Amino acid sequence: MNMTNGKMTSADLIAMEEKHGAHNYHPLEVVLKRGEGVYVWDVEGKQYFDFLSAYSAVNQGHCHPKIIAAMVDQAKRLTLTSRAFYNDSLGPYEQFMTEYFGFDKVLPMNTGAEAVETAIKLCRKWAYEKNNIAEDQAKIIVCENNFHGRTTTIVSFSNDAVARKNFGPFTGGFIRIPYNDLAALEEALKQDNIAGFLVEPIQGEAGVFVPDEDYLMKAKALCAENGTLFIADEVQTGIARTGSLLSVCGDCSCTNTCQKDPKTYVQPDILILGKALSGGAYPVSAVLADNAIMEVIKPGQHGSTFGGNPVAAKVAVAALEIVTDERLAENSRRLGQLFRKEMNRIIKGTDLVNSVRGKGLLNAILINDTEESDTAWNICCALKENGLLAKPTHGNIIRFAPPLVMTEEELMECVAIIEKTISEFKK
Ligand code: IF1
Repeated sequence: MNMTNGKMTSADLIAMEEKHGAHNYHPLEVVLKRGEGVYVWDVEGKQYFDFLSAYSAVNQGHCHPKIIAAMVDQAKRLTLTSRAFYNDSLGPYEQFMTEYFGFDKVLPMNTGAEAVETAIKLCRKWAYEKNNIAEDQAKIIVCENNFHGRTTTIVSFSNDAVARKNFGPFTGGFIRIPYNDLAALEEALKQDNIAGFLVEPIQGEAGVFVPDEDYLMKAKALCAENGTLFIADEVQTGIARTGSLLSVCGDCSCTNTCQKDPKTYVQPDILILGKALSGGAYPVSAVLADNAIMEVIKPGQHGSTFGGNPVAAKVAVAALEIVTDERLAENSRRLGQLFRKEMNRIIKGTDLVNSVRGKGLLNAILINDTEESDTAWNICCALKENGLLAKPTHGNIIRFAPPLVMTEEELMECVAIIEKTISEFKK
């Protein structure tokens, strides 16, 4: 092990993970040691712009002082009671969350996948107990190329062969339709026993696919007409990432707090949150719904050891207060428009990039090469050398998602790095 002045090098640490860790990821070869705001530093001290934000978990910027202070303060006092007992953090957190997002109740969980699983169980139970669907017959409509997590049930309704291979047998009760296709949804809703429609307001992992302007509003209306629950997975698109508090808010005119502008807001029957709900400091997820749905869950029917723990409660309140106080949705919308304008300017001068798409500060560029090529990967390696960290989603698509606290000057520095990298890149 080569130790430079007694410290482990990036190479040492990569070798350590290779030897002792499961190989369930293929990270970019950078070993990070510190993060602050929009910056991260590697073990050798090199500084980078973080243009992935841990897949939209670090919307508030790395190690936001307000979040860290809330976490440390609570961690010194009481970290976990389980739900066997009450504690002095959960009630205030639940009141804060239900008022902040405008729902009657919240069911606190930890990871995004746990929250998606919770939403699936809630939808099914509501269908059997409130919507006269025969037990074990409920079906939930999902979209082609969805990404909702990696549990066995969730990959049961994925069409990603890599995510599914040799993980069967799979959970039944799901129907897959094309994304952004209202006719397909209308047709599927005609089937018997349809309990819910689970959808990402923007398909992140699939490659940042933004649906038609009226897709979500009309999809919700079709669900309402058919007594089917509209379930929005905002784990990646929520918490101001796409230029409004939630992606289902659309291009609202709300400033600061969500006013549920009826002209643009699509109220989910079940809302799923995660990732930036904690600003990336701690696993915090949540499922929100009104009483008519949430009341089907009775004591002992669902939960988790850490769900709604005191540290999670305090961290999430701090993380959401930052979204409001620092007007992150407005910043995301404004800088996203600037970013796409700059990317389109760069695209005009190169044949390496075909297009840019996205909403707010969730964007992606389409590289002019095949899905199977490693061009997107190699561009990300070159971006890394130039001080910006990003990673391809699928094959030839690179996702760009910086923390929402970024300033215009910092964004323009990142644009300059991307422009330099593209202009110098040799396939
Ligand atoms: C990894 C992808 C993104 C999500 C949506 C639920 C979850 C996710 C819309 C589950 C999680 C993460 C998983 C993470 C990488 C990242 C990801 F590349 F995997 F697909 F963002 F696009 N719903 N997405 O995006 O939340 O259980 O992970 O907390 O698995 O490496 P989780």
